[in-house]
Amino acid sequence: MSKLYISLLLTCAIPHLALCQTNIYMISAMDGELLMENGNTTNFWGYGWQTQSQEIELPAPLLHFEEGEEVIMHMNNISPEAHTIHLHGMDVNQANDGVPQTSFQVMQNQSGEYSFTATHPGTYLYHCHVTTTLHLTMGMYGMIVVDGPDNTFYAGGPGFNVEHEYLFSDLMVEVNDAPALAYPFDDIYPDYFMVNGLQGTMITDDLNQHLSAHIGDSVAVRLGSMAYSLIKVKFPEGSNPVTYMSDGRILPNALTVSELEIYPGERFTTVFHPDASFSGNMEVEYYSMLTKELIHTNLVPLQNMGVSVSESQWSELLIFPNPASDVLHIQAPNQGNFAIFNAQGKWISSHRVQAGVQTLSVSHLSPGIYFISNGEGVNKTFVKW
Ligand SMILES: [Cu+2]
Repeated sequence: MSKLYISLLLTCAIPHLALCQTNIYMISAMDGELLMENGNTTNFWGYGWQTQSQEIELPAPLLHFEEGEEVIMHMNNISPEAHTIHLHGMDVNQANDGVPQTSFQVMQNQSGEYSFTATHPGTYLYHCHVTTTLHLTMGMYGMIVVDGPDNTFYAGGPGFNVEHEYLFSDLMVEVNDAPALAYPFDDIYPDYFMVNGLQGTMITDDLNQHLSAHIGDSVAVRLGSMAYSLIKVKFPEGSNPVTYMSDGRILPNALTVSELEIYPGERFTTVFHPDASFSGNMEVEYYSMLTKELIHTNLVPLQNMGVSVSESQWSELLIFPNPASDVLHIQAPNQGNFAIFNAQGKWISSHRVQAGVQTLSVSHLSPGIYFISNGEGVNKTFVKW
């Protein structure tokens, strides 16, 4: 999904200034045709960019905004029914929240505008809130990312140099084949299970969906669920995941768990620190919300790209003294992120440095050989004694 990133800074060169405003133009429509893994197609409704082709996507386009950006989302509803955009989890006022009873609906063949400021960096969702169960299962949802400054999750927070987004969802083929008026939540029994709109071999065959990273990268992994199922994500071996945020807010204590349960509408923001054992798949399990039975598993393959050998601007990075006993001084030409690995390639810790000399305590490390990687091919070796 990260390859589908589309810059939305259409009218705003300096998004942190209150003067600028970003306008984005979208459509809602009900004429989507979803190709499924078995080669059949079913119907979907959704959102897309306002372009000549007027095509909708499942999931809807991934939206990136910058923290503090003022956004106006224009929605042109070219379908025969009313729709809204509910900005799920975002701090918008009631008038722009997209819940029909408390804000407004965009009627058929009309346009509407949602105005808001992206106040809090994090991972969010958007979806239609008209006859919600039906319009959700029909496919009217997407992910929103509010970026923190300089490739961090939030000011002063963890940084990353690679980013992947995964939106989990499902549908009941019988409903999408012949959508009727409305369903209670517990009348939907999903039987088609998706990661970024794809199931099974469609994911494993699509390199864009693979979780590709070098050893030493800091990989932002943004997870969100629009499924009717309970999702359980099992992180791959050697990924050393640290989960910093949930539902668009910073967790009081970062989680170092190897699996996460994601209920409908929830989001998590995690960093992987791939080490030499980074391999296999990220497993995505779908459980019935009613019986807690495991119904389906999708696999997101890893693309272990090894240790990058290209040189970068960090070639001027200096570390001293070497060998080190208590502290290591790091002289960096610019700010950035790096991680420490042991001789076996096992991730030890990640750090953010500013330009200039800074001191890092290494007294807790066992004697041995370590290397520092910035994820872009700079690997400096040091000895701890
Ligand atoms: Cu709708």
